[in-house]
Amino acid sequence: MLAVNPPTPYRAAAVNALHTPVSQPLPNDAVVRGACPHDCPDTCALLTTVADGVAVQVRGNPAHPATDGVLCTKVSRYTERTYHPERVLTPLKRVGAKGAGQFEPVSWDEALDDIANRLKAIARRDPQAILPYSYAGTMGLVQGESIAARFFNRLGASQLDRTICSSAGATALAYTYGASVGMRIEAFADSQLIIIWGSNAIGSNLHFWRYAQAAKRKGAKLVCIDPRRTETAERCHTHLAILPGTDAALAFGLMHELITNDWLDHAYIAAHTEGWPALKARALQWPVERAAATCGIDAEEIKRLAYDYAHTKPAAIRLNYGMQRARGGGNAVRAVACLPALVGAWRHTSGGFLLSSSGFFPKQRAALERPDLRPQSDHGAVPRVINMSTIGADLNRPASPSFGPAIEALVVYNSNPVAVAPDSPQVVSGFGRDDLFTVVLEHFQTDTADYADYVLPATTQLEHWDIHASYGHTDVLLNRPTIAPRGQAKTNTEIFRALAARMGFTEPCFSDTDETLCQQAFASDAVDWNRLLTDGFAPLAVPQAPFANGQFPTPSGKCLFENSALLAIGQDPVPDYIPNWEPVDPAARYPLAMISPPARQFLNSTFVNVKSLRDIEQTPVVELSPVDAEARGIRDGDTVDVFNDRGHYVCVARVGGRARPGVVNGLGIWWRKLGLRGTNVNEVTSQALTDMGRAPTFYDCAVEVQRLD
Ligand SMILES: Nc1nc2c(c(=O)[nH]1)N[C@H]1C(S)=C(S)[C@@H](COP(=O)(O)OP(=O)(O)OC[C@H]3O[C@@H](n4cnc5c(=O)[nH]c(N)nc54)[C@H](O)[C@@H]3O)O[C@H]1N2
Ligand SMILES: Nc1nc2c(c(=O)[nH]1)N[C@H]1C(S)=C(S)[C@@H](COP(=O)(O)OP(=O)(O)OC[C@H]3O[C@@H](n4cnc5c(=O)[nH]c(N)nc54)[C@H](O)[C@@H]3O)O[C@H]1N2
Ligand code: SF4
Ligand SMILES: [Mo]
Repeated sequence: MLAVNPPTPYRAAAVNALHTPVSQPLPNDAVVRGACPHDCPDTCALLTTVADGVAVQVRGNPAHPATDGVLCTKVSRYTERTYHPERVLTPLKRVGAKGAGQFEPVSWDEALDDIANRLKAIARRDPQAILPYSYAGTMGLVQGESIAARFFNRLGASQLDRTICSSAGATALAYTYGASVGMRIEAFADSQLIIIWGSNAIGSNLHFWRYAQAAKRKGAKLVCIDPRRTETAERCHTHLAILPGTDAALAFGLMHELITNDWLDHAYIAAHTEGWPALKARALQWPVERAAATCGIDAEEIKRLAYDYAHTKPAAIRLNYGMQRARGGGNAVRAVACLPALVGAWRHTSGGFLLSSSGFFPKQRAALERPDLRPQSDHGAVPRVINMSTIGADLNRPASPSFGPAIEALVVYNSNPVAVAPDSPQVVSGFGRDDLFTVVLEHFQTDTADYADYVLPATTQLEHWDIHASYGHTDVLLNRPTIAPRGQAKTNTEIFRALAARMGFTEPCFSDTDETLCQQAFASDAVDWNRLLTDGFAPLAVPQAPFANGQFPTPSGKCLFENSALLAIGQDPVPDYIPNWEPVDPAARYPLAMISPPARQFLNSTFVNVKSLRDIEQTPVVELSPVDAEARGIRDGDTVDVFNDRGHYVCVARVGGRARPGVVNGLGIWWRKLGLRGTNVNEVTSQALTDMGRAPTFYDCAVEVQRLD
C-alpha cells in the first residue's frame, strides 16, 4: 500500500535531529526564492528582485517545472499589494462604533497587554468562549496553524472546524480513495481526453491549463462540465452546461452507458475496487434520459461523452471544488471519483483523476499544532468544535447546555469572514455584537477588520519565512523573507508568541523560531531540506501512475465504490444523487439558481482593494442569460437587486452567453464596502451544509433578480 498521509505522531527527537539553517541578514540587493502564499492549487515558486531593500519585482521561477516562470496577473502585482498605501502598519484600537471603521494607533505593548487581559478574564470563566477564526489567507504552514494553533490549544479555546472550502470533496475522497490523492498534475500534458469538471482552470488553476493546452496541441480532446460558460469552457471542444448540483446524476448517466454497452475494464474492477455490484445497481437506475432531464442537458451529450470516455486512452478527469459547494457535493465527488476505475483509466500515467494532491504531503500537523497541549476534562472531553461555515448563526447563539458558552471573543487571522462566510446578514449581526471582543490580524482594513476591537498589523509573504505544501502539484516550497517587515508589522507567529508570553504560557514550544517551524512541518526523510534551501522547492517521490495496480491508501488498497464506514454517519455507503437544498424551480418564489464562483482578478476577497485589479473587474456583477433577463425587463448594464429571504445583493447585470437559462452567476467575492450599497454576493448565500464534511453550500442558492431604477 502506498504510504500517503501516514499518521505522524509528534516526534521531538526527529525534529531536533535536523540541522538548523543559518539565518542570514536580509540582502539589500538580491533575487530571493519564495512561494506564492495564496489559496490556489498552483502554489507557484516566486523570484523576488530586491533593490536597496525594496522589493521591486515578483515573477515566476522558471526553474520550477509547474510554475515555468509564469504567474497569474494577481500575484504579478504582489509588490503593489505589499507597498499599498493602505497597509495597516501599526496596531489599531477601535474608537467608533463596531463596523464604522474608526480606529486610532496604539503601541504594541498597549494592544497586547489589553488583549491578553481580556482573554484571561474570559478564560477564567470558560476558555471555550474564545474562538480562533482563520483560513487560508496564507497557505503557509508556519504563518497558518503553528504557534497560533499551539496558543489556542494551550488556552483550551473552542476549536474551529475549517470547512469553508474543500471539506466536502476531501471527505468524499477519503471515503473513496482513502486520502486526497490522484494523478500527478504534469501527467495531464499527455492525456488524450481531459474532462475539466467543476473547474474554471484559466481563472483558478492556470498552470494546469498550460498542461491541458500542451495535451490539446498533441491532439487531446477537452471537455468542460460547468453550469457557467467560463473562459475555460469556451476554449474546450465541448461544454456540458449542467444545472448546479446535478453532477452525480451526470456521473450515473455515464456509468449507465458504460455498463449497458459493456465498455468496462472488468479486470481492473475485479482486482482493485470494492462494492461493484452495489454501484452497478445504483447506476442502472440512471438511463441517460433520466440523467439528462435532471442535469438540464441533452441525452446525446451524455452518450457522446460516455463513448469518448470509454474509447479514448489515456482519459483524465480534472475535478475542482466548484461541484462540491451544493448539498450533495460529497456524494457527487464520490460518484465522479468512481469513473476512472470503471474504464481502467488508472492503468495509464496520464489517465485517472485529480481533485487534490494534498494527501501526498507528509505534513506533521501534530508537531506544528500540538493538540497534546489541549486541556482534557476528567472524562477525556476536549474543547468543543465550532463550524466556521455557520459562524453567522453561532455568533448569535446564546449559551445553552448543548452549545456551551456563548462566543465572547474572536481572534481572526488569515481570513475575512465578514466578506466570505455565507449568509452575511447573520455574520454581520454577529460581528456587530457590542459584547463580542474581536481581534483581527491583517494586512488591510478589511470588512472584518472594521468590526475589530483591535487590528494587529501582520507581515506579508515578502516579509516572513514559510513552508508550503500544494493541492495541485507535489512539490514542497520554501519561502524566504525578502524585505524587512513594513512599519511595525509582525509575523502571525510573533504575535501569538507575544500573546502566549503575556498569558503565562511557558512551554518551550512557544519559543520555536519560524525557521525551526519550517523544519517541523514535514517528515524529515520525505523532504530534501538542503534542496529547499538551495532551489526553493523539492519534489516528493510520487509514483508515475500511482494507482495502476490499485494500492489506494484505503485499508484494503482498493477504490471503495461502497464504504460501510458511511453508515456510521447515517449515509448511504454507495454514492447517490442528492438534489440541492434550493433546486431550480421556475414555479418557485425564487426561481433562479445562483452560483458564485470567483472573479478572475481576485483571490476570494484578497486583492479587491488593489486598484489595478479592481479596475479590470470594474464592478460586482451577476450574469444572466438573455431569456431570464428579458423575462424581467433587465438589460445589460442595469443595476439589479439579487435577493431572497436572507438578503439583498446589489450589482450590475451582465446579460449574455456566460449564464445558462435558469442559472445566474454572481461573481465573488467583493469587499462589501467596495461593492454597491455595502453588499456582496454572500448577502444571499445560505448556511445550509453539504452531505459530507459539514461544508457550506455557496452554489446551492435560489434567488430572484429585479431591476433597480
Ligand atoms: N482567480 C482566482 N483563483 C482562485 C480563487 C479565486 O478566488 N480567484 N480561489 C481559490 C480557491 S480558495 C479555490 S477553493 C479554488 C476554487 O476554484 P475551483 O476549485 O475551480 O472551484 P470554483 O471556482 O468554486 O468553481 C469552479 C467552477 O465550477 C463551476 N460550478 C459551480 N457549480 C457547479 C456544479 O454544481 N457543477 C459543476 N460541474 N460545476 C460547477 C463554476 O461555475 C466554476 O467555473 O480556486 C482558487 N483559485
Ligand atoms: N459566495 C462565495 N463565497 C465564498 C466562496 C465562493 O466561491 N463563493 N469561496 C469560499 C472559499 S473556496 C474560500 S477558501 C473562502 C476564503 O476565505 P478566506 O480564507 O477568508 O480568504 P480571503 O478572502 O482571501 O481572506 C484572507 C485574508 O487573510 C489575509 N492574510 C493573508 N496573509 C496573511 C498573513 O500572513 N497574516 C494575516 N494575519 N493575514 C493574512 C488577507 O489580507 C485577507 O484579507 O471563501 C469562501 N467564500
Ligand atoms: S495565485 Fe495561483 S497562479 Fe497566481 S501566483 Fe499564486 S499560485 Fe500561481
Ligand atoms: Mo477555497
